[in-house]
Amino acid sequence: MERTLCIIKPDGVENKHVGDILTQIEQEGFTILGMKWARLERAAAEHFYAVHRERPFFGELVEYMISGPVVLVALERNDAVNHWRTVIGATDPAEAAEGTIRKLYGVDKGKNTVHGSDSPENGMIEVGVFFSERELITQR
Ligand code: 3AN
Repeated sequence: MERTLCIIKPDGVENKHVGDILTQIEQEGFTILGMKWARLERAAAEHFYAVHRERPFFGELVEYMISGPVVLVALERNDAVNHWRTVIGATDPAEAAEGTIRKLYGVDKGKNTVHGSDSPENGMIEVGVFFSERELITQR
């Protein structure tokens, strides 16, 4: 079974979309393995987005991700990574397909409401950044 990390970003929390996003997660057949309400520390955000360190928006992205509380949700499903990326839509809300979370709630390319891992390998790694294996509820 595949894993992906969902982060409900500060705009999603601020604009009160947490409940709606969790409803979509349930309706799309994901199993929630773990969930945390968190305020990311700068070092954690920089580490998490390290692949984007050289991109011009890196500083802005880190500042944004530490600007308010987020919800970290460890998800499991078959084809979890692709399926979650389909549910959330394109990076830029203006280009995201109708009905996707970013189209519905996203503000701009930075404030795009949710994160999803970009490969099954990164899904495993990113879940592991925020959850220890013993925190994940895998037995139902
Ligand atoms: P995605 O989250 O759709 O996989 P990536 O991996 O290209 O998108 O970018 C990682 C994060 O960086 C995005 N979720 C978004 O918040 C931010 N980002 C990407 N492009 C821009 C940009 N041009 N300006 C500001 N933030 C950006």
